[in-house]
Amino acid sequence: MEKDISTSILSAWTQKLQAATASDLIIAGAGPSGLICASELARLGYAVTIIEKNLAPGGGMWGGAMLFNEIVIPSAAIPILEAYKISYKQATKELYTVDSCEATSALIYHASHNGAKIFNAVVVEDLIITENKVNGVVINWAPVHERGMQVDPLCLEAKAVLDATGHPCEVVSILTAKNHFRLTDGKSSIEYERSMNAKMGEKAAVEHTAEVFPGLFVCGMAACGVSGSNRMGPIFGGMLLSGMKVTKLIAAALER
Ligand code: 48H
Repeated sequence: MEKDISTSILSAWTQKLQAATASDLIIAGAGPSGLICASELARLGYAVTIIEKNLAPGGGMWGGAMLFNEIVIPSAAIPILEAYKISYKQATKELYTVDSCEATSALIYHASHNGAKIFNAVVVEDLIITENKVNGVVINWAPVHERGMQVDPLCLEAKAVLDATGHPCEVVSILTAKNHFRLTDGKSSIEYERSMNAKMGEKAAVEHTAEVFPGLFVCGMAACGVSGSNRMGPIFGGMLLSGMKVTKLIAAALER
């Protein structure tokens, strides 16, 4: 029995990882923006792999504001909550509150249930770049990476890669800092996010969701970081809408 439990897990997990060596899309980071994109593209039938460095996917949405586990959603993003069957309460004319545990677990569930493969406790530590295009990611176990153990990685190929790593914009950072590539808009380095301005930050997260280098897309808080836009605090409309926008951009790119 014990042997069967172990071999069942090993075989199922190995099949999952083998399939992930050639995905349509690899998403670095399982925060709200990345999870929305994963759910939507997986639902359309694309092969989506998510690499998340923490044990629990969900990113910065679990904690609400200063651990008060409620988040705020503006009216523009209410249709997304309805599509994902997430409950909400009206707080002001324009703003709604949502239990952050319900919202985060729903996003994880939909991504996984729609067919996206999530690898948690795994980190994207580098990119595969060939012929001036991002063609996949280099991964390692997060604890191995954090402890600085000298262990060589595995590589996963993909037609597109999405930086959904939030505040640190880790993947675009690797592209610019390590390879000195210029981004599509001509910038040679990322700007990192600016101080709090909820309205501007919410708008910027969607506006700067883009393909920033051939094969490399950015969404959510990472889009604010790359473009030097404001942070917005515990309001998550921009994250959800950015996930929706990048879904359309990537789907169009995959059909090119
Ligand atoms: C694998 C990685 C790596 C890596 C990081 O921060 P997130 O929740 O991302 P978004 O952009 O979907 O949402 C941002 C939101 O949560 C937030 O922080 C807001 C709205 N802040 C406003 C403010 O003013 O502070 O999730 C990113 C995820 C996390 O789970 C990381 O662990 C993960 O990416 N991650 N995973 N490889 N190299 N780097």
